[in-house]
Amino acid sequence: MKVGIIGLPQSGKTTLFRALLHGAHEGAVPGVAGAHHGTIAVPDSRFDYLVNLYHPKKATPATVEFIDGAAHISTERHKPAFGTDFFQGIRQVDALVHVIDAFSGTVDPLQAARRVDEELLLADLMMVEGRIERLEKTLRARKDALPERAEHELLVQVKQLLEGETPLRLASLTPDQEKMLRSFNFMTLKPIVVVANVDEARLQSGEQVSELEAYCREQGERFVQLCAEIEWEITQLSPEEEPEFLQAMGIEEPARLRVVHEVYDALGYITFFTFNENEVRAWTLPRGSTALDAAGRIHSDMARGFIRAEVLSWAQMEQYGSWENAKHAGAIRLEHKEYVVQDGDVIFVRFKV
Ligand SMILES: Nc1nc2c(ncn2[C@@H]2O[C@H](COP(=O)(O)OP(=O)(O)OP(=O)(O)O)[C@@H](O)[C@H]2O)c(=O)[nH]1
Ligand SMILES: [Mg+2]
Repeated sequence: MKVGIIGLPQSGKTTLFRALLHGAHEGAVPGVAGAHHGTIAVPDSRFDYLVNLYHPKKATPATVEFIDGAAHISTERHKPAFGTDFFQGIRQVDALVHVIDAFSGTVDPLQAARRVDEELLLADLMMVEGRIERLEKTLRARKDALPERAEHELLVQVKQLLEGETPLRLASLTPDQEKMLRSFNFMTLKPIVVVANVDEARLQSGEQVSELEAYCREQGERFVQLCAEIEWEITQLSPEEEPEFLQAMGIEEPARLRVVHEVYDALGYITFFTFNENEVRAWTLPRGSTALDAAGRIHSDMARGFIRAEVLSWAQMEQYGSWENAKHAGAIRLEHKEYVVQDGDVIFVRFKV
């Protein structure tokens, strides 16, 4: 899963990026000037439980890749702030984290949010207009081009929404429509987590940037309030120092974890687990995926030769303590291809090649 960090200049993007990485390696993004990326393990206590239980040779958590600096806003006087290539580096991401300066007092957070959202709308609008134009050319030449006609019809609706300043994530699209739009990588269709980057005083008083939060909810955006600098400082602490510092700051859990969870949740992703003596592994799937999809994630052979999936729900894993105990109790289910995987399922695929 890829997440692009965006926001106006000097809003704290890189500070948050470094906090999110928590010391993980960062590297340059090939082909995108000034962009950096890094990958972290998704914190998950269920995964930790399985690793402690089975002591596998290898533990492979679910991961998130963050990309910083790919959407560069120019501050040069004679250049447009948002160039035409503004979104190129983050077209392919699954979700956006939008960092807003709510610490310096020099920026109106609500206005900053609107400004960037407007650009996202415009980027999509330009995309739609270009495609509509090309489709109309085709349709003039060939009136019987049915798929093109259907696409044209949908894009005209999409254009109307965008012109009315409705982000596409608020449009109630059918699964078919969503599929048709997927290849466009529309920016306003991507889930967004807005991060209000507040100063230390605001963090400690707990006072909310409530106007901004209300706006975000209206736009179908997630909202997290944190202080990027403090989040970064937390990552510099030893494991012994961390709880003490969090308590002193009145922070329950580091907000970088909340950002990750919000992204996961906004994407509608679920996690399932597999294990054997070699490896415990967490896998990510879109909600609604089937046992066959899960098998395909693990290995294409497993999907091809799928027989049944042995499934243990996480609630039952907790109840019985281990797969083996659950097996003795007859709690392991045999599921068909069409079974809809639930968050936390532990799965063992039976297949033949
Ligand atoms: N007081 C305070 N300063 C912050 C906070 N977050 C970032 N800063 C400061 O703001 C400045 C910009 O931070 P960066 O993280 O580099 O911001 P950026 O969005 O990556 O900036 P560009 O990449 O240049 O657009 C730095 O001097 C940071 O120390 C914060 O939470 N509180
Ligand atoms: Mg930066």
